[in-house]
Amino acid sequence: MEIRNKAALDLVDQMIELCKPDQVVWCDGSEEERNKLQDKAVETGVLDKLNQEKLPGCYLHRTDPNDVARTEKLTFICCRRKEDAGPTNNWMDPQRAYAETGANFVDSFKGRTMYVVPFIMGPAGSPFSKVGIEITDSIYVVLNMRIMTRMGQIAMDQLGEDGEFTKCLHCTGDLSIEKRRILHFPEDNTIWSFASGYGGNVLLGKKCLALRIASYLAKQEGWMAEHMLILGLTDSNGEKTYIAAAFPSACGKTNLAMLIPPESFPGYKVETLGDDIAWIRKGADGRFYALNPEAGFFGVAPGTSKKSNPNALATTRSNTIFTNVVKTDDGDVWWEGMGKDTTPAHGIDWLGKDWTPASGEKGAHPNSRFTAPACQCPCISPDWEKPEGVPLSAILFGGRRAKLAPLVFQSFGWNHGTFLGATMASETTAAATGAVGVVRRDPMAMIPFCGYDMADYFGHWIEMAKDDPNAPKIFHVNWFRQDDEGNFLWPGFGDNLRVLDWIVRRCKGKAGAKETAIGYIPNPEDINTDGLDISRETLEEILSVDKEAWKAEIPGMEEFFAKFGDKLPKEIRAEIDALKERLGK
Ligand code: GTP
Ligand code: SPV
Ligand code: MN
Repeated sequence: MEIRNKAALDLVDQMIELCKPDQVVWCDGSEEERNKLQDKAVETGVLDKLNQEKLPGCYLHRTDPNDVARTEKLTFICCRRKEDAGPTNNWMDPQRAYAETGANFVDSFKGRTMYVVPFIMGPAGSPFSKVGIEITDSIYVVLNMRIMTRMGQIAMDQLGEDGEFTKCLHCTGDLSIEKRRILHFPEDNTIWSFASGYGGNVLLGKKCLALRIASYLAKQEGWMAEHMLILGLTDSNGEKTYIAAAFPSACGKTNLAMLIPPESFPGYKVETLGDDIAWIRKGADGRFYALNPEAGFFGVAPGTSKKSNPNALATTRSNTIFTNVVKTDDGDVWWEGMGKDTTPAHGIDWLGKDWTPASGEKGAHPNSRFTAPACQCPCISPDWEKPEGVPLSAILFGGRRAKLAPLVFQSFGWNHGTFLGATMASETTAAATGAVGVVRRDPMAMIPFCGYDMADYFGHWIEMAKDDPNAPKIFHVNWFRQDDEGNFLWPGFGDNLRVLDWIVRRCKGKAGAKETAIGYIPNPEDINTDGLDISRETLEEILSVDKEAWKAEIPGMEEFFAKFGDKLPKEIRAEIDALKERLGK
């Protein structure tokens, strides 16, 4: 491998000194290297080979039972001044973080191989792209990074002699929760991860670099790093509209990005550009261009079925690493919600134990995942690797709200849209450790991922589109409204196209709406319900605004904003005052 970057060589030397590996391997990203690592992973029990006739190139991995999701409590922003991390982040003094976790890294690679993984977030040569180098003791990490990023020699070539890169260090350690730390040093462009082997904690290009570090860089450099899918929607006239959407973890980004239109929408097509992260910049024409910095999908397995998301299922039939799903007796995979008639009579569950459906236990962990190359997705957009990204017409915010939030509404403008993002709330999911189903404020779906003070982040949003006629229109959606028995009121999935269709027509000034206290809401007849079995009553219910219930939301919003004190942008304060005014005293 050709390595010309002196800083990269120096970093590896320093880390060898600290961690004392038995050997060091620079990963070039070749097919040969992949085969070698896969074989070694199978030999050492890290990966289980699946049925290669049914699932060529597919493997299964099981994490430690105490290491199945992101650990937000153990995730820190380590900047010099506590106030720069803001009230929603865990903060640790960088000196203390380096000293404490540095002590754990001492000799931590003894008896192990140090893999050096250069990677690019974004396509090679794109002005959006950023390079990172992850040093890890885990073959699972190397093989996942190979799917999720542009990895190997290609990244060293992009780096050249003096390019800058994010320094990422990971050690699996003993997986003890006491020592587990996910540390971000934005001022040093550095990430340290210790004692975890779970995706979001260890695939350091993803949430750690592409959101936490990138959001910090984006604020300084005048762009945006967001927890958003990107899709292209072609309508029956052949016109294409690009949309980005921010939903919290396990709230439907992958599903929306790969949506298949209902049969009653002939000529409509959704193409996927990204399912989790969008980097957004203003182009020379003043429009907002979005690019997916990842090269693969690290998607939620449970609930993925032929019915709900056939595109995701098809993407994962080769060259995919499954984590914490069921292995069936013929070497295939299974998870809850894979659909009717798919349940095996017997399998090995995510804990590695014999499992039958009669056991009453879940076979796959609720946060079990697949890592699959984006290029294998049947509906991948031909534009997904465009170095300049794609121009956005709309940005959607949404979450899981059993009550209150209507199916869809449009903001009055950019500042009001930013306010909708800033007041997002959603029920927690299995994507992070902790209670599930509790409503929490999750602005822009970034509460676990913003690398600096969120008050400044809101200010950055406002700043990005000041008086800008080219700014995308902002909408709020909620696929998760429930009746009193807990049944979903909206069919969701493919039928979400009906909402996207209204959004696209709104962007073109061609769809009706009524003005309400919270924004523009479609009248029931503005949503195309051809071929949909939904009662007028239900539709009216999910398109209604309960003023009293919205008034009752205000104290929660105020309480959340109070955390930011004087730093909260005056534009956000003005929006909450305007909302109160519209709702009436
Ligand atoms: P992360 O990868 O954690 O960021 O998640 P994500 O936002 O990509 O979520 P994903 O699309 O994987 O969906 C998570 C869960 O929500 C799955 O179990 C889906 O079946 C479910 N889901 C997605 N879309 C809908 C919908 O429109 N309606 C309902 N009821 N459930 C949905
Ligand atoms: C999420 O939790 O939002 C994910 C999975 O996309 S992870 O990479 O673990 O963050
Ligand atoms: Mn995510």
